[in-house]
Amino acid sequence: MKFSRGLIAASLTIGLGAFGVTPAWAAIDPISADTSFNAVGLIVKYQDGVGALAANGQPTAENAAGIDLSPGRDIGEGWRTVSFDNDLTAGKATVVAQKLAADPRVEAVELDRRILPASLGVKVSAAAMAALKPATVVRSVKATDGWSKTNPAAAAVKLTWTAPANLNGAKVTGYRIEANDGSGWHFLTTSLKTTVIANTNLKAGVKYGFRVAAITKLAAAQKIGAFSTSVFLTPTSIPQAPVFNGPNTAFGSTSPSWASQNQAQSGGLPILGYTATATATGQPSVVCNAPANATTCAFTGLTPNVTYSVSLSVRNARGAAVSLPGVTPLDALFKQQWYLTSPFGINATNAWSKTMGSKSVVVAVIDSGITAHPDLDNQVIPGYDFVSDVASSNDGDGWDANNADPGDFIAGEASSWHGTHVAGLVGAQSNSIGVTGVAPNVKIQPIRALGSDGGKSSDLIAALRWAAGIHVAGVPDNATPAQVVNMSMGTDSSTPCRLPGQQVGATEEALAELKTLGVTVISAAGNFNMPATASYPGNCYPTINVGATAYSGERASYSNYSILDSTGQMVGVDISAPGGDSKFPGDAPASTGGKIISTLNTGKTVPGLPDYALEEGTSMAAPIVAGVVALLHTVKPKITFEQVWEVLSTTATKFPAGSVCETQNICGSGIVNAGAAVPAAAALP
Ligand SMILES: [Ca+2]
Ligand SMILES: [Ca+2]
Ligand SMILES: [Ca+2]
Repeated sequence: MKFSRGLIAASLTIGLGAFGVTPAWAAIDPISADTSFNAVGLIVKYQDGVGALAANGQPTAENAAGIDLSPGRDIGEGWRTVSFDNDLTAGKATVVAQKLAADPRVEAVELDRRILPASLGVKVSAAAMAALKPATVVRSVKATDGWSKTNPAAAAVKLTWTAPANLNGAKVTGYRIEANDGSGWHFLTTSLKTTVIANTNLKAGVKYGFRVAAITKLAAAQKIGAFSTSVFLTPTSIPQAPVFNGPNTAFGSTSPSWASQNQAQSGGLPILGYTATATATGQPSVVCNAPANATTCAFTGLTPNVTYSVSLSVRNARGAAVSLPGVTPLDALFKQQWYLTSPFGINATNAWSKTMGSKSVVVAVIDSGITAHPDLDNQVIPGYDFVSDVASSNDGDGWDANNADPGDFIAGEASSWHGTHVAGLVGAQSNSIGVTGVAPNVKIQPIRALGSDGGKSSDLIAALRWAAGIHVAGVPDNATPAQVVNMSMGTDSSTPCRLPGQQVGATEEALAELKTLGVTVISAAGNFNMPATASYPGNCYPTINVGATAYSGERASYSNYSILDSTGQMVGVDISAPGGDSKFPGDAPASTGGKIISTLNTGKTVPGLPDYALEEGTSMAAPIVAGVVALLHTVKPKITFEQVWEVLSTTATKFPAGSVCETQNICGSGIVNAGAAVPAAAALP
């Protein structure tokens, strides 16, 4: 029997690692007051010499406590899982755990919790497919260049068409528009009317085919009709921002050089020329012009012994584009990745002028697994699958070496491909396609611990140990241990990391081992607009627990937050990073709706085709920080957990004046600033 998922509203006062706190639920009837189901069992540490099961006839610690438990697996350092017959509410599980903890044969007990991915991915109900005949073909499709002065950098197409002649008794609910750049048909956009201007996911200078189909609906059934014949167009725009050659050449050079632009980069139009401008405080600007075919120019008249900043402008008939500071990647969706460069983004381009990461740095992504994707395939190294619950695993078995994400669909709910989105934020390849990760030159190690029904603490603990190269019983050791681990997950109900009264906890002990090994663990603070101290595993020490901000730099409306602990400290969220907020998109590019774009998959159940999609959540904020930490490990390979925290917290961007993050101090030290953190780490002794 499963209870429906719900949020415990009980007000708990549990600080990080607090001792002797009485849980609020001890005073209430756990069955009637607690409607969550977030414990699948317990994780028990026995005293030395005590086995998990007693010999014949001997009462075990479990049955002495009146619990019918079955022995589970060894997850390291004497901790062993024991499972309940059914999931229990946090309140009931805690009562059971405390009974067991009182047995002298038991050293410590922790709840084996149900953990969920910490993104707000909308699960789509599968529509009942009644007998509906699709509409006939859409007619008279025409394509023209949809370029507009108000959005000059966007390649756009304007499409018009005539509705199908026969709807087969159904109503048109919209039109599906697809584009083909030579690699196959891909979804472009939908439209309610018979005309649309599409200006996202298109590249200037690329010849596209476009086709349109009517979507019709009858009762609950919905069908996509026949596609129109293809029409072709090569959209144009202003050029992409030009890119200087080599690392950090945007600064201090008297003869800057740059990469020539191809047809797509030049906006699909001939380049008319370049202008480089050198500026310095208190000095007149110096300009050099270069013709369309040049890739360098020389400044004359610079003042000696002055450091100039150099920017480069390139123009075509549509207009001009100026280089961004530092390194600017050429990935097609880079302009949608506002969180990398916006005023309250992470200042990634200035970090990249120092490093985009090293292939010797490994970031373990403990999540739902991974799918094949052209922006990830070259980035990923082997991981493992620690989803022990066969029903939840969707791959037919428990722990196994294949970390592929088979889809976390359950009846009526689509697969989330959560691990694929998170992995792309850390390290999607910087190439000409799709997105770029924060640390595109590091390696990603996907480790599976979340299945269709979430994950379990015990699997997470095993995954943490394995990620760091620690031996886990029954599993081949990790040949390429990680320096950084990301956990984008949390509980949807209040659960302290360590059970009140316990001197040690299974999760904290594993995290402490990782810290000793120099591994930095990043966690998501959770998305329930509640104290982050209540969301496991982000409330465990030591991790860097990340809250989410909106485009504006304000706390994302869903993000968990810090609260005052008994010693007068604000605890819960350590630091923030953009996680997006679709309720408050601010000045984020309209095509993003204020959310965070990354790699995904089109499959509704099992994997389909590689894709890109927008998500929001502390699940997105955490891997952005994990990517920054991977850059710190690149410039300072022996950096410690404390040094990482020192660098991130002292270089963070201040929250906007007047925001609740600033006035109430509930979002941690600031917003992670990669461009400031990387040089600070490089300068460490
Ligand atoms: Ca499996
Ligand atoms: Ca598997
Ligand atoms: Ca890319």
